Amino acid sequence: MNVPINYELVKRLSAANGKPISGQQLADDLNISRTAIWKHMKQLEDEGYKFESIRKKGYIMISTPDTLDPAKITAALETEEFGKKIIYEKTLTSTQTIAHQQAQEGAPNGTVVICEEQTEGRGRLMRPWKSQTGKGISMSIILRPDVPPYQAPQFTLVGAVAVTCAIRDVTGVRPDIKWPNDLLIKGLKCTGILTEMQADPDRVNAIIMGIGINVNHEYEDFDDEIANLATSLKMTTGKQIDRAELVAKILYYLEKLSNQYIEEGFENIKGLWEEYSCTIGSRIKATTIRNVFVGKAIGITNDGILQLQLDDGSIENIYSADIELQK
Ligand code: BTX
Repeated sequence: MNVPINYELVKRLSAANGKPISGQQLADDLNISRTAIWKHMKQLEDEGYKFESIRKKGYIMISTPDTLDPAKITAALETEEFGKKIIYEKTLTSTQTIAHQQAQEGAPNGTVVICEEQTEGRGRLMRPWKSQTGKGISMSIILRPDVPPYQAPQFTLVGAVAVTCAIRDVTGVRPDIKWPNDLLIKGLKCTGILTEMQADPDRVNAIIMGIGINVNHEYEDFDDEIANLATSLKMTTGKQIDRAELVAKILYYLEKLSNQYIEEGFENIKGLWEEYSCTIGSRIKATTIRNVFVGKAIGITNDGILQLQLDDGSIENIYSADIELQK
């Protein structure tokens, strides 16, 4: 895949860490003229990048825009495959919908669909997922593991562990995982993960993993419906978070952990999931489509199914439910 010149420029100038790189050096490295370099830098300036030009020494990158520009994400990537193709738009209906279309058209493993604003973001059971323009992360990743469909639900748990590790690395705060797909900080939701699949009866064609994160939201950015159940990384840390850096870190962990799951099985992921979970060991209320169960969550199975010990001592396997932690 040909990497656009703008991506290469941002990558080289951010790796230089404040040291100037000459126009000639950049032109030689990228095999284009100095005039072409200058034109690309102008384009980047229009997108919000700031450069300083030091006479006889070259260019320094002073600051980058607060966007999810693929050039910025790419400059921070540490992956083999994930994030090598990024589809980025300011506004999309839902990154899930676009990623489904892309998957059907053959987009490769690790393709990312990402935007600054979703107009029809959705969660499970078609519930709405709300986002604030330019403040959060709304992205869908296409995974193409060679696994049978029954192994697909575990990828939700792989995703939850990957996003937890990435948030911990970038912000220093480690969220708790609430089975199966929420990440909470002090009991408030900062992330939702929605895993969908395209499959033949015996093989998965694509897993579409949608990740929504409240990153730089302030309290006022949440409407009345979710204000008392949502939080953001900025509200927790008091710091503005670089969203592109966080995306790159999520892709790093997602690639690493999904490969680990495929090659070595679920055991290690299960261990990490249980370690980060606030569900296991807690008394919970699980509302399934047909029933309500109350009991102690004692673990997950190798298939990612939640096991609940009811008050009469019997064990109930929970495949899909809404969970409330009980006091
Ligand atoms: P969920 O069904 O577990 O959560 C949806 C519920 O969460 C809503 O009913 C509402 O109560 C609450 N909620 C809505 N928005 C927020 C928010 N910003 N913060 C906290 N709570 C909220 C969770 O589903 C899965 C969400 C996946 C979202 C991603 S974004 C990228 C991709 N594209 C897309 O359309 N969906 C996914």
